[in-house]
Amino acid sequence: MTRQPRFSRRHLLGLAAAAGVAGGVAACTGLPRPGPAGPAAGAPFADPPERRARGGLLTGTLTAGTGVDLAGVAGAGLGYDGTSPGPTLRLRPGDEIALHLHNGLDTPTNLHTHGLRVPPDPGGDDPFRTVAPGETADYRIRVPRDHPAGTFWYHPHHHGTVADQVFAGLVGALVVEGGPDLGTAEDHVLVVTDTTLGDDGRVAAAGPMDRVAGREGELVLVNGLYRPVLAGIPQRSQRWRLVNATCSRVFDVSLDGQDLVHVATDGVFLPRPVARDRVRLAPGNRADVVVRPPDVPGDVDLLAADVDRGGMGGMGGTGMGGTTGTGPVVLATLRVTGAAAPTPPPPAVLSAPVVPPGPPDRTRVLTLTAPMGGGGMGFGIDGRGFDPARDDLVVAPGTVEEWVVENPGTMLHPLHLHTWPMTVLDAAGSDGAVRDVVTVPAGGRVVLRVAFTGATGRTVLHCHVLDHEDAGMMATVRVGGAGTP
Ligand SMILES: [Cu+2]
Repeated sequence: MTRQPRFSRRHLLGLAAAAGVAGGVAACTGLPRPGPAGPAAGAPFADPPERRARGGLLTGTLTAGTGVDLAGVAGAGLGYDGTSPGPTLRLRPGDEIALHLHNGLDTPTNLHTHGLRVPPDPGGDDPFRTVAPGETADYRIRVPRDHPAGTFWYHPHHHGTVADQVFAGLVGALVVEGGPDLGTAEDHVLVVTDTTLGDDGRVAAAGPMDRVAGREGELVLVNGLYRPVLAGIPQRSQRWRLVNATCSRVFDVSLDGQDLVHVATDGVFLPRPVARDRVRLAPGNRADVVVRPPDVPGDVDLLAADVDRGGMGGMGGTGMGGTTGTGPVVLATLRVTGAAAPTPPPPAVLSAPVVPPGPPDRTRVLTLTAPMGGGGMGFGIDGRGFDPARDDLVVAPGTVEEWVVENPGTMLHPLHLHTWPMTVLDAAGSDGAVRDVVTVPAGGRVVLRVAFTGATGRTVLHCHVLDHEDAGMMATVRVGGAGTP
């Protein structure tokens, strides 16, 4: 599996000192600013703090607040409990989240447990809820006993403020523990966010064009750090839980010169480990990979190469960040030192093969609607902008639906459905994985199957380019309740 490096290895010590912060930031309208308000590269990698369920309960207050450090800049952004990302919530299948969400922001918020197969009940994973500034709201979310063990995350989902809050750092990882023993000696969470800091050392506001294209930040961060350095020992493997918590960015993650061993997507184990030279992550997606540091001590960069998301015909530039697919940027550096300490490889079989649910009880065509460059349309689904009071999709509990999702526009859109996982039938690049975010290419379509089992209730599906969601590319889905077929 050892191959020649595709890029030369970097030595970040010199790079950080010589280049300050200017290197490696691509596709931006301005470079990160040096000086007192500038980001600091090369800090030691650190996992986010953790909050762990005790006796089956994960309880206490979770505070969304301002004045949180980002990229080494004091007080630049938003976070939970004073950090960005917030604490990693760790629990096991069957446990219950009983958190009090305190809104210390000056805008409304709420809490979404992305990817958890939990009912969208009021008081639970309810995307329609408003937690006003200053208010504290009780959440109770029970994770089913048969829930997959894997990597999930949480973030605000209050329609209209989601992109601003996530772009400022208001995200956190959520780990459901368990699953096969991967033979790894270390287990790390790598939450990837992006942001842009203004001259005042605070997160920059998005302009109108950023909101159309989907904002991308000048700085791509891992656990709130700009290009952190992660320690490794030769042949001593590590599990990395990668979370794409950016607002808009689609990127291919690679480890300079060696394969990543991909073991899980969106919190679900693949049937077997797959060595890949890159793993693609749209906003909201997660990938769990096993990394085996090489025999030779040195630095190995973890890279993210932007995927071109397309743009608006005839509307020129894309504003903040752009979507031009330049890069790659350095996410982090693995610094390998010491004598080899080999660990065993992951098991050959991780889970049962994925069998799409079916046959479908019902087939629907959904059309992602976006501005088409001069046309009068806004963002929506099936030509309608989001209306929380309207039932868009009404589904009979326990049935299987097949969705043909059409994207006639010029930008790709990553589609996220809450609560119920999707299986992709025919998309190019599909690895047979179950996903909770599926990328629908510009001018293309995907075919999905969804089994509406395990939970009932009313929730949403939406584009996970969060500016598009805030602009109305979201629809309601009601499973069960009055009038259900
Ligand atoms: Cu979109």
